[in-house]
Formats: sequence, structure tokens, C-alpha cells
Amino acid sequence: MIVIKDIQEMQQWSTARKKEGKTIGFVPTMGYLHSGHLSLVKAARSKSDVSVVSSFVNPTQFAPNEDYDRYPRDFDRDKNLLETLGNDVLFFPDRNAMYPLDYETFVVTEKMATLWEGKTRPTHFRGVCTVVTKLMMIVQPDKMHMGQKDIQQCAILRRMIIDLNIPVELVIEPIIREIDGLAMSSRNVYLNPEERKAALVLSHSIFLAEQLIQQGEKDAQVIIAKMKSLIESEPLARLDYIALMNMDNLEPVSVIKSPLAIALAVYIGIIRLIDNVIIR
Ligand code: PAJ
Repeated sequence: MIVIKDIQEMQQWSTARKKEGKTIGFVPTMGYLHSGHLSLVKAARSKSDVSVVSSFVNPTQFAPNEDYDRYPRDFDRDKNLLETLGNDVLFFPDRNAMYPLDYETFVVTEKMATLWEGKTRPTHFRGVCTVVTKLMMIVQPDKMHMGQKDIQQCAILRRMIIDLNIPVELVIEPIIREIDGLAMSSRNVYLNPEERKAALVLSHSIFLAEQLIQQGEKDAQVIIAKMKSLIESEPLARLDYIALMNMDNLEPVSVIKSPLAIALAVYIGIIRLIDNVIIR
């Protein structure tokens, strides 16, 4: 595996592979890799000729009150994990190279970025869309692999790719969970043992919703109310939102009709976690 820090060098590497007729699979990450990330790398390796993983903790998607400075980082560990998988390139750009002092261009999806996650994190998707656009221009992938874990991120980037006619196929991969059901996340390291147990309330309420729908429940409000009372039964948990939404435009649905996504965000102590399920 080669590590590339320089933006132009990354572009030249990709251009050279394309000239050889090779397809490029790309996995954007913020590093501190876990099995969820690694499943994306495996998918990229199996579906394209060469794979590129980027590791960049993107400052523009963090609000000033969020965890940019303390976001977990471990370059050597990430590098070893990616080497074991046979990944071809680890792209690890500098913050100042990605965002020089005179930087001023941002990519915004107007409405979708204001819903759900956007209510608590109003500038988040502006940062995500901007950095992912930049990364796609640099890496020039054929396919980009992303996790369903961040379902609103997937929906917004899919919209952006269509709207801006970007010639990249977005491939959405399933959520990887711990054995007890907790969705893997780099932020899980912030949880103390008590909070780690309490965090199961997210997956439990997702599974509850799935079960209610299987049993024939059609009323979104009934499902939301039952999920809410499960979350409220956990003293360390504080609900941010529960969304029963159309997967394409993220609009809320009132009557259950597939395909539909059920997503939620919950604070466990001060740590904000998300989870979701797609009902087909
Ligand atoms: P990050 O949180 O590092 O996640 C990188 C990718 O891994 C995303 O596509 C995310 O959905 C996926 N992922 C995270 N946890 C997962 C899990 N448990 N199972 C499957 N996939 C999982 O998402 C970002 O970084 C950033 O916003 C980024 C797109 C890199 C832009 O900065």
C-alpha cells in the first residue's frame, strides 16, 4: 500500500490507473477505522480493480462546539489495518492543503441538509458535501462506497451526485454492528462502561420499530411513541429525533409504506449516537 499526502500526486496516481483502463473504488473516512469502515474497503476491493481510502478529519463538518479537536485519531493503526486488507492507496491530506487560508467554495444541498441531523447540526452537511466533492475530484473514483449507518449523508450525497452530474456511482453498504447490536462508530470509544450499556437503547428501539411493522402496524405516530417510551426508560438517554422518512427526499411519512427508513439520534450522556433501519 502506498500513502499519498499530496493532492496533485493523488490525482496523478488516479489518472495513471484510468489510462491503464483500471476502475477505482473509493472509501472516504475520517480515520480511526473499525470493522464498519473495513467492510467498505472490502466491498471496494471486490467491486473495482484498485481501492483508495481517504483519511481526513474534515474540519468544515464540525461545528465549533463539536468534537473536532478530540475526534479519535490513530494513523499507524489505520495504516496497518488497511495494509492487511491489501488496500492500494491511503490518501491522507493536510488540513491546510484541503482548506488553504483563502478557501471559499462550498457545496450545499438546500432543503435536505436542514432536516433531522441538520436541525441539531445546521452546517454539518455543507461540510460533508464540500469535502466529498473535493475528494471525488481528487481521487476520480468509478464507485464510492459508503455506509448506511449515516443514512442522511447517503441520501444527500446521492442527491448531490445526481444534481451536479458527477460521474461516480454511490454504493451503499449495510451497517456493521457489535455482537450485542450497537452500530459500530468511531465515537463509541467516548462511552464509559455504563454508557456503553445504555447505548443499546438505540438498536433496541430500531429493532422494536421493525418488529411493529412486521406485525402490521401502519401508523408512524404509534411506532414513534413506542420507540420514544423505550428510549425514555433508559435514564442515561436523551432523545434528539426519531425519523420515519422517505429515503429519497428525507420527508417524514405518516403511513407506513415501503421503502422507508427509520432513523434516530440519541444522546447517551453527552455523546450523540445515531442508528437506522431500512424497511423494504
Ligand atoms: P466516518 O464517520 O469515518 O465514516 C466513513 C464511512 O464509514 C461512512 O460512509 C460511514 O457511513 C461508514 N460507517 C461508519 N460506521 C459504519 C458501520 N457501523 N457500518 C458500516 N459503515 C459504517 O462519514 C464520514 O466519516 C464523513 O462524513 C466523510 C464521508 C468521510 C466526509 O468527511
